[in-house]
Amino acid sequence: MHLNKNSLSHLPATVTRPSYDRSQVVGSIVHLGIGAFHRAHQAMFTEAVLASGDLAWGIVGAGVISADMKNALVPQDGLYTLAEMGADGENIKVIGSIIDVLGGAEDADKLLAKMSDVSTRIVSITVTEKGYYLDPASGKLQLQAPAIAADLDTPSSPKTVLGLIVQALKNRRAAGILPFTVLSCDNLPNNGILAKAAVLAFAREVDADLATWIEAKVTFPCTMVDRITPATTDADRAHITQAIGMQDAWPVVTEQFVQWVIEDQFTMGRPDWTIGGAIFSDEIECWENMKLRCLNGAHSTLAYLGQLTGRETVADAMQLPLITDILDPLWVEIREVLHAPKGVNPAEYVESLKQRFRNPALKHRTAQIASDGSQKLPQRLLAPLRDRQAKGLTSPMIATAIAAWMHFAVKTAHTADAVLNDPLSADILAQARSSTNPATVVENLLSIEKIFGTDLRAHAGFKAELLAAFERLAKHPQVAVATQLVF
Ligand code: CS2
Repeated sequence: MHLNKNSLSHLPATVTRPSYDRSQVVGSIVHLGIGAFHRAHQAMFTEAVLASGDLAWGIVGAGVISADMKNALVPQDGLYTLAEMGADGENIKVIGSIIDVLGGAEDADKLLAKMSDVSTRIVSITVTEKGYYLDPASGKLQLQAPAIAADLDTPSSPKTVLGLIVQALKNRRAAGILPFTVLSCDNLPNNGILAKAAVLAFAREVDADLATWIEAKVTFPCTMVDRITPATTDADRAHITQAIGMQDAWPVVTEQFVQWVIEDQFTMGRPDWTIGGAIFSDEIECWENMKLRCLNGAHSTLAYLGQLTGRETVADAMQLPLITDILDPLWVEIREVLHAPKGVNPAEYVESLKQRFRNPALKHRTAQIASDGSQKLPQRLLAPLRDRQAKGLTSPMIATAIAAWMHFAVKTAHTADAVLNDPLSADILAQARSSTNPATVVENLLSIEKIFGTDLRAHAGFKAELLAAFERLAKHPQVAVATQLVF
């Protein structure tokens, strides 16, 4: 049996399922980037709204690049299983808030038509850092990126998120329809401000008047999103099949913790996501920085160190004293320059992160988190580093985290068939292979301006700190296997 609207009644009684009439739900949210994270997070908050009886807020999800999710979910009528795993058990829910799914490029026209239609009130996005086509260090739109250049060539048949949003807004303006809200749910500081900057930079290339209109009329609330959601594995699929007694082509396995903090600025209304536990706040920057630096900064550090020590998952990496001895003082460095949101105790927040990272039920692969380092390091680790430098403080542990990324790059560069999953992989690998002298390699990697800007390589104290950390790691017996190959 397969999960779909007809098989819902065959689910075991312990599995929660949509309690509302899905045929009455209006698709007023278009979500771009319908991966595991969205389905563990926003779609679950929206499920709570629908379950409360407000059926005005269904989600039409779209893959931006591929049609894989459409192929998995359309035969299931958009239904999927969400398994929330804790050390002491799991909650299994079937979620119904996604009422239609469109594919990637093949459905681009349909998607544009839906985004241009008055029924669409919010366009939300989770396309990861690189989906915004902004230079990580400078924040400038990458006009030369092939996908952006192609959309700028033919703006009326867009394929990128930026091209789709700008063209849909153009169509709505021409038709006298109110603009939708653009709601970034990506893990970036000031994600709404960045989304706005990217959309405006693209719009300016197409039509300066339109850009002015967007700037005046469209809102881009900032959000802080949090839920650790590893990519779904075959083992997860097998587990879910057993738990629900039927096949689900693409279930989502996540943790029990979830948090969503949103700035309340919507052009055409919004669901009451507080029903699902979301918080509306004016302090998004504090929330976002705390999460990005304490959670994601530590996650990236764990991921690179885990990759260098053969630890496949975050929970495994948390068992290694070499790693926890780095994480604890790293968190101290991060917290010393943190402005936490009112009422939040950063020390308690960090303690809760340790519990979450140790969750044995989640097989969160360090390789997954280690991807796209060029896009992640600036906001996770370089931002607190710069804040410390501005106060004249040294940062040996942040330097160690960056050194771990450098070793990971060097290791990948010197391992046959290894692939560095990163939009800047060509630059990074070239620098990682550029010398066998540690000081030269560190210097060369640090010279990648798109990641590090120009200030860090000009900072003699930091360079010395980074080289010392790099050499210390290279000598450590548990990471030496990777690095002795080269140095
Ligand atoms: C992780 C995040 O893959 C990564 O880079 O750090 O996806 C992390 O799991 C989420 O931000 C948690 O909310």
